[in-house]
Amino acid sequence: MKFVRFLMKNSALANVPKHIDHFSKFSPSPLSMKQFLDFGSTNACEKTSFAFLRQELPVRLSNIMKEINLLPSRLLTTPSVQLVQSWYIQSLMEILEFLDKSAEEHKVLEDFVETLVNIRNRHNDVVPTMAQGVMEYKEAFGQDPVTNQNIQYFLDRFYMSRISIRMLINQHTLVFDGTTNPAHPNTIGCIDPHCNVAEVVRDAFESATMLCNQYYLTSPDLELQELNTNNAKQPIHIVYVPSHLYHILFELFKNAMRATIENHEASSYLPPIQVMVAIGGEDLSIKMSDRGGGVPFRKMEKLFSYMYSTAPTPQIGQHQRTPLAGFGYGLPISRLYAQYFQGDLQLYSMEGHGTDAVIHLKALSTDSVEKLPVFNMTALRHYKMSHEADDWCVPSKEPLDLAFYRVAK
Ligand code: W6P
Repeated sequence: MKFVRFLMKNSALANVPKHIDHFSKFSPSPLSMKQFLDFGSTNACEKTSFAFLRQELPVRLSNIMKEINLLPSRLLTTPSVQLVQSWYIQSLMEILEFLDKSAEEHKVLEDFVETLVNIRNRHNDVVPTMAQGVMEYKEAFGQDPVTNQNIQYFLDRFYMSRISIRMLINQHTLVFDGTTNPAHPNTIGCIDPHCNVAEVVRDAFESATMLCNQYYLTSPDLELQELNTNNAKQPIHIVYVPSHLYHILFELFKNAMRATIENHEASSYLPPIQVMVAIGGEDLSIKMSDRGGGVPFRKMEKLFSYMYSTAPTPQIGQHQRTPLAGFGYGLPISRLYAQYFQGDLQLYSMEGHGTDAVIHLKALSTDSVEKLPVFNMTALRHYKMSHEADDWCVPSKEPLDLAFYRVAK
């Protein structure tokens, strides 16, 4: 019996490349906020959601698995990336099991939810595990601009895919577990149709303040201003995923607080962190300004780089960096959360003064549609691109040897 199971398991494994080829031929279907809310509305149908997900999840998984397979073998063969890849294969196989099952059977729907919860847990540590892979690569082969660019391209797409898959899983498991969240009775899954932006700003500020006080024994204040051009004096709200917004703001506050404190060590005054929330006909923007001395322009891109911001994790007994340190994947992943529903996150810094971080979100739920990577010829070209010499000169730091140009007399 054990042997039969072993054989079955391996034939399933052997067929995985065929399934990936099949499902990666479909483009992922981006959902709008409205479609997410419809799945969670009163006439929500678990059978419909089940039927959608057993097709869409394999499509999204297979699209990104195609790209994993195109990674340079020096990265693909690291133990960390191999482990992540095995999780994707396992999860794909588990969902495929449901393709020939009936949506009419209660037990099938129940098993499906359980499978999704298992998959979500299996993939919990994908981000630190991939970071480990990047570190292993860096230690073995060093870092250069071309590799940095390639890793950036892949990880942005890979993490965006992951955010979207977890969103689908969260919505299905939360909406169809039959209970409402007592703390947030009006949310539909993890979407709040009336997400109060200033409230999330204050929540994120409070959490960052606690961390900051723990390590620096002080923290800057918050000055929060709302500008509702649509409806003055009304609090600003949008249809959004509060946990995503919180994640972004918490990360930005940690950076702003650390910069503020480290830039004012000599004085007893800490300038407050100013946040402006503004909404217009199209955009909802949140600007966070610190007076933390800023970052030189040359280093701005590095703040979002997976390769340059992957620091070795401190070993036990080693001097512990403060958790407010800007290292890790906080900023690039925060930007992906902002971009996921067609927004963005941008940093503007003035060295010597401070930094503005601006989150742009869509004000209208009709504009909030998932932004998803698709595996196609364009993506393939990115991975197959041969890197030729740059078409801009490299500035030389050596003084020009004018003797070379001297005309013979
Ligand atoms: C800084 C660096 C930074 C990154 C992100 C947000 C705010 C800040 N402030 O100095």
